[in-house]
Amino acid sequence: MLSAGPTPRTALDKWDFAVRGIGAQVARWSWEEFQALPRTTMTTDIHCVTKWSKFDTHWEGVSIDTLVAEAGKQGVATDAYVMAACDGGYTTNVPLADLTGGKGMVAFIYEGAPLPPEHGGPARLLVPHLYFWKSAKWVRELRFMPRDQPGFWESLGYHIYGDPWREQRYSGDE
Ligand SMILES: Nc1nc2c(c(=O)[nH]1)N[C@H]1C(S)=C(S)[C@@H](COP(=O)(O)O)O[C@H]1N2
Ligand SMILES: [Mo]
Repeated sequence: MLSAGPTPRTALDKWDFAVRGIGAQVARWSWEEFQALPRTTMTTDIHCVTKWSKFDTHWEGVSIDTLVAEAGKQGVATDAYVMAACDGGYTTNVPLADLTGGKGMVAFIYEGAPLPPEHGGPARLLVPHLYFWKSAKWVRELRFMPRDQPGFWESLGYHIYGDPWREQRYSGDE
């Protein structure tokens, strides 16, 4: 289980990134504006639910801490849960606390090169401490929600949280 559909290819001049707060507030960045945001790097292992792992991967992008702070400057109020929404319609839910404190980023550079389309380029969510289905490829929007709601795989029976150390694969796993 790698991609639930074909690889979307959005031209960079059509690409933007949105953080949608409670109410109707939205912060939005063009590709150029997004590239100008302060960057962060991560070296991390990643874990797929189908039992593969990849060790010591290198990523660069914008941390969710930075996105939340920048959105806050534009008057966007956050909430406890986030739905990440992607080109192609894929969604996945993550508690905000699992994205902040340096735990999550929107990555656009992988191993020193632009993230290839098949791996989520131009940009993907990276939440390496959760199962990799939470690391939404082709991510375009983070939507804040007061309550946790299932995304694409979560509504098809995958675990609502997805901790690989507790092997939370399916909705019944504790
Ligand atoms: N938009 C989108 N993101 C997605 C998926 C998807 O189907 N669509 N699959 C997820 C799953 S199940 C995995 S294991 C990883 C695979 O990432 P990779 O193709 O870079 O290895 O992407 C995740 N992000
Ligand atoms: Mo996966």
